[in-house]
Amino acid sequence: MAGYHTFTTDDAMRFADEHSGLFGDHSKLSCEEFGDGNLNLVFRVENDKGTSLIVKQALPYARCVGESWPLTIERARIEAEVLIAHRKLCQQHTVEVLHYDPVQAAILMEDLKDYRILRAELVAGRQYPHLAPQLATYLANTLYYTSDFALTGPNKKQQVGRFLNPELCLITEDLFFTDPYCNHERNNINGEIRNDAQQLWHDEALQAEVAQLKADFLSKPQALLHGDMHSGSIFVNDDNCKVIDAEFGFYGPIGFDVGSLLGNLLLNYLGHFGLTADNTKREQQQSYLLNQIDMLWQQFAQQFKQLLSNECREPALQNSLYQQRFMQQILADSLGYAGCELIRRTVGLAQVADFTQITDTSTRAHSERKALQLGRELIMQRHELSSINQLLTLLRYLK
Ligand code: SR1
Ligand code: MG
Repeated sequence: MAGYHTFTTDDAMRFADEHSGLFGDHSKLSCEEFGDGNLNLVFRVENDKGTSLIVKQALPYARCVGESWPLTIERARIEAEVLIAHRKLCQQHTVEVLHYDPVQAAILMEDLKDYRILRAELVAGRQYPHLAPQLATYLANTLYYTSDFALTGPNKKQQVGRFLNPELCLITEDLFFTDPYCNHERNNINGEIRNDAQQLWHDEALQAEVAQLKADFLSKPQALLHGDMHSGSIFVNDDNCKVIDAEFGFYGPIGFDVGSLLGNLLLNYLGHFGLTADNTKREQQQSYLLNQIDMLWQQFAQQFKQLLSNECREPALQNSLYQQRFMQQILADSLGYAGCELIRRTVGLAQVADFTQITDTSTRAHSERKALQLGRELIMQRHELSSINQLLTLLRYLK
């Protein structure tokens, strides 16, 4: 931490000016801090001609909790390096990092000001047909080309070492896999679903499956994950979407990234029972979401399989029966992690606007109960669900 200090808006302006040729000598700069995420400071630096860049600085603690939750600023290196690595593999859909400063734990990056945060768009009931195909491409490319299918032995191990991210992984290990299944003080439970939440604390069969998913998260370095693929980590506009915020990145199970995204689309689907009163509008939005969920898995699987058949560099892994089993396992993992995401966003610390914007607590409880029920089914049945269609069928039978 030697030399580190928390940026003021003046520091952020100076940093952006020093490390980009974008502003020119006579630019008048202005700056605002607008971060509303859980962890960092985020500044927008803009000149009088409207050119702008983003400065993101890691704080030495979790912003959403305060200094009582210290956190490594090393996460800024992980974020910069994951984004740079992912952008090499999928330029179109990864935000551009222009500079990274290890002392100030600060990243200078492009400003996606023509884009909006996906979560807010989905909550508002807006539809982007290109979302699933583009995110399927992002996931297939970033996950395939950082896996053992593409990287040979020593290089892959070096990469695994470079992206060890113990402190941020521990947050996920706790918030995703532990807290929701016990009476943890960090949990945040709507009083109306307290009984439903309590059932999670005594459900040994469910806890055994969550233990398996957690064990895999701890010990399956399949590919360089984004690590926090929720709809707040995605920017979207009418033509394109771009992924940001990769500070939770590490080498982990492929299904974790795919499942986190599926889980967030499902949260939005369930949220619309409370967010959208008009039946026709709600049905249209939910049918859009189901279609996107279907397309996301189908197109991800199709692109990943194609890469497996055409570009696998490891001879033993070229076996087609093995590759089929591998894809089936990725689907099961993805469904399991999607289930965990549904549960932890409903009763855990880090909740999402898809539910919190439902102001009436009973209406909200209706969506939340469905999320707990669906989450459980996905986790318990993940090995039996052999296609994404079966997930869609499960949704129809939710109480
Ligand atoms: C204390 S961090 C809480 C959550 O925010 C991040 O975006 C991750 O999803 C994490 O679980
Ligand atoms: Mg984030």
